[in-house]
Amino acid sequence: MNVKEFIAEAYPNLALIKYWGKKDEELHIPTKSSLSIAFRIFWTKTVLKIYPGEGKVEKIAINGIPDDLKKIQNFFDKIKKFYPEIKKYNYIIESENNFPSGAGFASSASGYAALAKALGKFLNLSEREIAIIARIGSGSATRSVPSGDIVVWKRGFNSDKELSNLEEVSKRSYGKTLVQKFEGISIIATVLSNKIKKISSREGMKIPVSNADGIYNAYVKTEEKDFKVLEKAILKRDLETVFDITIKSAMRLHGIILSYPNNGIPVFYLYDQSLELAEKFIELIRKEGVIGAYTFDAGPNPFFILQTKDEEIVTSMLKKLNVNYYIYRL
Ligand code: 2P0
Repeated sequence: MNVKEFIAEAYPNLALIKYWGKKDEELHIPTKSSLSIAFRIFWTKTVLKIYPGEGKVEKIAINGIPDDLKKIQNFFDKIKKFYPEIKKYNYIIESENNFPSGAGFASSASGYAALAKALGKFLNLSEREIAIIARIGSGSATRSVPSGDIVVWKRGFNSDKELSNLEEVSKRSYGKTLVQKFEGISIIATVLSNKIKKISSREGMKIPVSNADGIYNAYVKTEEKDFKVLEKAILKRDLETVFDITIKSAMRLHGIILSYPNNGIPVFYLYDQSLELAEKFIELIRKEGVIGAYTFDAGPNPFFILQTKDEEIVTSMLKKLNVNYYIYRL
């Protein structure tokens, strides 16, 4: 059998302005722009094996364990429409993650980004096309394709224009590097809880969108404004503004999540401990006269972002509190 192999790797990313909601469920076109910082201590490496066939994924394994074949076949079926070449082969996907199990880190962004990059090698695609493919796998994977430290994923259409040409809009909504190197910054990822979340991000973000009223619309509008301010602040390396907007975007995300119960049932990802630790962090850095931000994803673990020179102030507190953490230095 004539088997060809394409190998690629990708890393997770941490959003400073969050993605929460889709304008289009099929192609994962976001309702708002988002911006992330690279988080390269964890990685996914993917080997894509191809041989003549009819567009079928025959096997997928992550760290040697078979994964959801139906989900990945669905992804291949979606991208076939854009790249018919895919129909001529069958596929075996072998992925490896170095993520600590149970530490609450999502591997879907790096997973789909690595797979999209491997497909990009096979199909000879540009970074932009690869980011579009990754996005069709998982929205946040868009931001794990470009190589830069700071990546933006624009929503790809103006708020005053309706979605008229899906393909055009889809192609305009891709991730790109804003800043290649953003040195001197540390990200501390804490591990407070490794409980599996009750509701996935994919399901969770459908709730405000399908019930969108004034609150969600105001959220999108406010965040879009702050996205522009954040872009400028990053380019000027105005860290005070960067940290201020990072905190606001994280808390707005969780405010929005709480604002839309799921058929009466509260939806939430944060625990008392999550907010208490964020509060302690702010009290500590204020006392020490340094600047920084906390953020949360769709989970209970706070991430702290600050200048590497100030890192120890926070790590000594975490040690005292017996909180485990991982550090990535940009
Ligand atoms: C983000 N999250 O910007 C936000 C903040 C979680 C909280 O992107 O349905 O797994 O695959 O597009 O990418 C997680 O959402 O959702 C996410 P899909 P995804 O990082």
